[in-house]
Amino acid sequence: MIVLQTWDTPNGQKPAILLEEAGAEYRLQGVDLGKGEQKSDGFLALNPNGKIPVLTDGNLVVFESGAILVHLAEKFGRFLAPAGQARLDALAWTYWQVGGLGPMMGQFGYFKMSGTNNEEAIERYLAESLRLFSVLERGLAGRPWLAGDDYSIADMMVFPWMRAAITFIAGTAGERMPDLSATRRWIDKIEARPAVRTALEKVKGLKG
Ligand SMILES: N[C@@H](CCC(=O)N[C@@H](CS)C(=O)NCC(=O)O)C(=O)O
Repeated sequence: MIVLQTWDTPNGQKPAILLEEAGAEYRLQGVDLGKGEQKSDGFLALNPNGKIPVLTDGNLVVFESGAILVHLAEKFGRFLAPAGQARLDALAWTYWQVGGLGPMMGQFGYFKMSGTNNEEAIERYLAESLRLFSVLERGLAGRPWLAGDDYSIADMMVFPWMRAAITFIAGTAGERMPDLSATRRWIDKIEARPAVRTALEKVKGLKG
């Protein structure tokens, strides 16, 4: 039995999207970040990093959303090419998201909401987020999906962050927002997928 421990955040939505796309049988278990449940002893035994998401699959345990999506893609034999350029591109965008887009947007959000008015930090993380948006726009130019012709784990990794970015960062960035026309078309295409809509609804439902 697959159990996904998660919460309604961009990182927490990714594995649910893959599970729904694959038509998998799984159980969702909410980890209330507001109550600090991700720091409980039971949760830390599964993920020493104390962050959602975590997936258990029988007696296997995997944390870090990128590792979870690779595990599920390989288990179901879908959404990650077995070899070649498409596989490398899917993995490269996956690492790009966990190492770049997520942390930069996360730090921007932290300083923007912290009330400390640290203008240098806000500008630093805003500028880097906007640069990464342009990188993504270039990556999507002339190709339907991030890894080429096929929808893959890379799209599932980046989509929840960009969906949030468009509304959250645009307010501060104003006219500095780069052209994101290919990105916006790609977001709309993913958002229209029934499995994605179901996954987002189910994860949202964890908050009650
Ligand atoms: N690189 C990790 C990031 C996970 C992460 O940052 N999770 C956040 C929610 S989006 C979290 O659990 N935050 C609570 C905390 O840091 O205590 C992944 O991709 O799984």
